[in-house]
Amino acid sequence: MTQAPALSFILLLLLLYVSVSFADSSIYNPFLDCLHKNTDPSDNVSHTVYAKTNVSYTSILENYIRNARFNTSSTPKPSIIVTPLKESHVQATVICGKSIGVQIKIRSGGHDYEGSSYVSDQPFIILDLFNLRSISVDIQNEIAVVQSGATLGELYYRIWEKSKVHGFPAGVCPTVGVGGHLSGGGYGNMLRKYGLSVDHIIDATIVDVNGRILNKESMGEDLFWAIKGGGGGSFGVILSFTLKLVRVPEIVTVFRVEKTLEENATDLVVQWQDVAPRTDDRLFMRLLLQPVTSKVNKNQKTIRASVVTMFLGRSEELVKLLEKEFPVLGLKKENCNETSWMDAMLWWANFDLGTKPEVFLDRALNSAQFLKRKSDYVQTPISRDGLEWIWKKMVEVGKTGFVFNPYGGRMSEIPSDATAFPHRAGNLFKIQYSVSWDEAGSEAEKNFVTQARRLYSYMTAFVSKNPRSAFLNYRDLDIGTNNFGEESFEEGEVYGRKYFNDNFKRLVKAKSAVDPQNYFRNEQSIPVLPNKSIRIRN
Ligand SMILES: Cc1cc2nc3c(=O)[nH]c(=O)nc-3n(C[C@H](O)[C@H](O)[C@H](O)COP(=O)(O)OP(=O)(O)OC[C@H]3O[C@@H](n4cnc5c(N)ncnc54)[C@H](O)[C@@H]3O)c2cc1C
Ligand SMILES: *[C@@H]1O[C@H](CO)[C@@H](O)[C@H](O)[C@H]1NC(C)=O
Ligand SMILES: *[C@@H]1O[C@H](CO)[C@@H](O)[C@H](O)[C@H]1NC(C)=O
Ligand SMILES: *[C@@H]1O[C@H](CO)[C@@H](O)[C@H](O)[C@H]1NC(C)=O
Ligand SMILES: *[C@@H]1O[C@H](CO)[C@@H](O)[C@H](O)[C@H]1NC(C)=O
Ligand SMILES: *[C@@H]1O[C@H](CO)[C@@H](O)[C@H](O)[C@H]1NC(C)=O
Ligand SMILES: CC(=O)N[C@H]1CO[C@H](CO)[C@@H](O)[C@@H]1O
Repeated sequence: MTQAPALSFILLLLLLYVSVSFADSSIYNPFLDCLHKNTDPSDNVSHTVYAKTNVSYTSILENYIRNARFNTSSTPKPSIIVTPLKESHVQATVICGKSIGVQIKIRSGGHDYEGSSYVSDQPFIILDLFNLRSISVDIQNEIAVVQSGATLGELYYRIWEKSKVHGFPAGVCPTVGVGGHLSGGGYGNMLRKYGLSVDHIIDATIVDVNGRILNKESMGEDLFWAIKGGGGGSFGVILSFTLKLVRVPEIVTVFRVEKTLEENATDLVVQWQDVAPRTDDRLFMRLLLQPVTSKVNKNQKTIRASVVTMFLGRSEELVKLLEKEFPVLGLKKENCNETSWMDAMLWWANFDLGTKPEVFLDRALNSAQFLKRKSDYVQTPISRDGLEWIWKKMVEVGKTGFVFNPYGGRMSEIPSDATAFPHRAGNLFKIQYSVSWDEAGSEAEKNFVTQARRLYSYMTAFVSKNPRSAFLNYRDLDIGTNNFGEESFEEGEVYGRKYFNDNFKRLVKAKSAVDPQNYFRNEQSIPVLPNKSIRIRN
């Protein structure tokens, strides 16, 4: 390089640096001024705001990054991170973000698979809710009020402190945040007995685009319906949910049984498809399918099928039931562990039985693997031939595994339009495509993401069609995005129909009523009605 181009290159870098910092301070100063005007002076609201230049900015940002793919130097970073201590801080953040025309990204637990709570391709502010995590449990009335920034582990722990015979039907991973999980549908190992988390939400509070706090009464039926499965991020900032707790027996049973293809795993999967979605509601048998090295021939790959179970009852009854319904499994009493509901939740979260429940209070800050997830719904059983073909494709593709989550039971009884979550009767099971890796870098990322996409394409013939449905909480930008443009309705309809089927229409109605200017938006938010129809409505 000659000196002149080198110099101009340095100047260019400098210019870039100055303009980036300028962009950030041109957001920071007016935003902070506005926050001061909209909060009580004694609040010290500026203490909740982290500028890019603050020494703690990076750790605050990284604490709730849960997918290492979005933790690189080229990942777009927020201009500011706001960490409200009070609900009034959230109100002010919405008012001020809107008034300076900068997008806010709402983060509760940060588990979004595509990083949608902390990444954007436009200048943005993160509204990080980790300080708003109070939980109050009222056992007499079987109710809990939980703020969005709480984790599922904290919720389970606070229930367990007060009662050994109550629980809540939600996810398995204890660090998942209440805000994203519940608004996105939320399911776990009591799905077949109690349905989804959203089926037990009896009230909620949300900050709307005008900075008002609304509850079930004041937000209206459409919006209350929408935030039960339609995702929070399109409508406002959910502050809290009021939940109806469910009863759990004092003793439940868990087991894990594994078989490879050499051990007749195919027979097992054939029978599982028949039994798991139809058996006793108290029984949830998750099926994991993974390519592994064969024990018989070390140069060969096989598929390992693992049945991981929660039964809301005793082992004797379970063994009898499965001897009859699922003989291929060959379940024996020795395979089962009888334990409390809390211990079962710990075991499901990969802790050994007997681990102290306090581990559910550990937020495991700033730790993440590289992940890609996708989802599908299966409505007719996959034939033996189909399965055998799929095993070949899994081995060919490499590392991507499946998690089959059986539906049926309570899920089939709740109408598909009772909440915004539509995937109810008629679905045998949901598939999660799952690949995780530890190697940094774009080459590894490309390899693993491509694998998952290939497997997804191989599965086309076996899964739901028109639309090919997907689960919002397993966010997957491959199924369509909008580009934040004005004319995003048609783009929004593509992923919207997949996530919400026929409920999409009512979601658009709720969105258009509560946020007609589309301030609350992300790559897969609910679009507003095109301008034409808004004019007609006015
Ligand atoms: C390890 C792991 C295990 C998982 N296990 C399960 C499981 O067992 N069952 C299941 O159903 N799902 C599971 N998920 C998926 C999980 O439920 C979703 O990713 C969920 O959205 C995470 O919620 P969050 O608050 O942690 O996420 P965030 O990333 O904080 O938020 C997710 C989305 O919701 C929006 N949002 C968050 N908080 C609010 C709020 N207060 N108001 C409005 N919008 C908000 C965000 O902007 C973002 O768009 C799992 C995910 C991971 C990474
Ligand atoms: C606000 O900040 C001032 C000055 O730093 C301090 O004296 C005061 O105690 C703070 N108030 C609160 C509520 O934190
Ligand atoms: C960083 O920001 C926090 C939150 O506003 C503040 O308390 C802290 O003093 C800031 N640190 C520095 C070095 O400015
Ligand atoms: C697999 O099935 C075959 C045929 O039913 C049977 O003979 C064999 O014992 C089974 N193998 C195992 C490991 O269960
Ligand atoms: C993010 O990357 C930094 C190194 O750049 C690392 O220290 C940190 O642990 C990572 N955090 C997550 C959540 O991946
Ligand atoms: C929709 O309305 C907004 C202003 O309300 C305007 O900026 C935009 O251009 C309109 N878009 C279309 C497609 O008409
Ligand atoms: C039947 C039974 O009790 N199985 C296991 C339950 O869990 C404990 C602790 O992990 C094991 O030691 C038992 O073998």
